[in-house]
Amino acid sequence: MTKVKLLQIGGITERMRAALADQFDIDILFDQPDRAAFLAAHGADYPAILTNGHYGVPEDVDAATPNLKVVSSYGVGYDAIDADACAARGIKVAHTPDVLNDEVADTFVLLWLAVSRELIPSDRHARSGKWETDGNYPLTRSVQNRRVGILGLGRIGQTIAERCKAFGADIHYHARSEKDVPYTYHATAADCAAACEVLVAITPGGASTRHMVNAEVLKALGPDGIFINVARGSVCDEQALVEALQQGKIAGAGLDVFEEEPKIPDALKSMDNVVLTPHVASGTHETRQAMGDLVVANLQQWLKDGSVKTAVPECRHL
Ligand code: NAP
Ligand code: 8YV
Repeated sequence: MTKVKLLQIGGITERMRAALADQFDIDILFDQPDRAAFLAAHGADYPAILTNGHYGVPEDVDAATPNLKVVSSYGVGYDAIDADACAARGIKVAHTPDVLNDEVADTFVLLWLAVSRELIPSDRHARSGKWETDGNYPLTRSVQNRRVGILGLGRIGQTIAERCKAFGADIHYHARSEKDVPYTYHATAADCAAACEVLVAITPGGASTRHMVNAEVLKALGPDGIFINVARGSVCDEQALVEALQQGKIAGAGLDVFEEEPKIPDALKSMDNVVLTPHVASGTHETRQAMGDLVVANLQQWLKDGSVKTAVPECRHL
């Protein structure tokens, strides 16, 4: 059987490679010594791309693949792919929704508790010997019975809301539209922040949410407020966040995503009231395996009948 040419952008697991190997002839973009020459010579050979939420489909790849039919992306967020342009070209874009909801919601809880209960400095106090020399670590703020605002009440946002119930939270949210849920809706991010003590961003990235969390929103959150970002770095104005933290306009932050990944501003790294994780919200063996299996399943289904299991909304009509 003739294998179908597949262009791989970013890394994949051995399990994914093994599952695809019988049907696809995989070339790895980042292995090519001269990317431009490679794309010019071979771009037209690829009907299929396997990528991830970080790299998406870069402009040079898009321009060099006139026969592209399917893009299967490892991750639910697809702001690095121009899905409207793909749909206009008849290209099916698939992503990995739902299988990571629990993991990302858990990461929100992890960051929230770590910031509020000062896990990192408290651990440092214990292991440095300061407990013996300086005495007890100061008291911290409870996460019980807080007003929590969720920016983006989609698949993951709703899972976060479920987690928050276990902490007795009063749940608020902002999204494009009001939902039929027993939580308080706010028409703007600033209104949501003003009503809350904890604010979590879990919208998609892209132009419509760029800097949704800005100086005004952080000021509204207030000096006892905690901001958690598990969405995309672009959703928060990082400079405004640094200033808000430096000036005590908010109490702390837990950040899994950044504006210029993998770069993180030194100012954030230096603050004790900030907890940083390197975009690992879905990063467990179990969830990454489920994501990889879905990436593969989308490609296999496309090969079988031209459809994909989990198309992004822009491509569902194709
Ligand atoms: P989803 O089900 O599509 O939910 C997105 C939510 O964001 C919806 O409630 C939507 O509002 C809201 N929204 C979209 N654009 C908005 C705007 N301009 N203003 C206000 N609200 C807006 O997506 P999901 O599966 O929950 O995933 C959300 C995002 O999480 C992903 O796109 C990705 O960027 C991020 N993520 C990050 C990680 C990580 O590793 N840190 C892992 C997974 C996902 P409506 O409901 O009103 O349309
Ligand atoms: C992935 C993510 O780590 O699903 C998403 O949107 O941000 C993460 O789960 C990322 O897409 C892989 O690059």
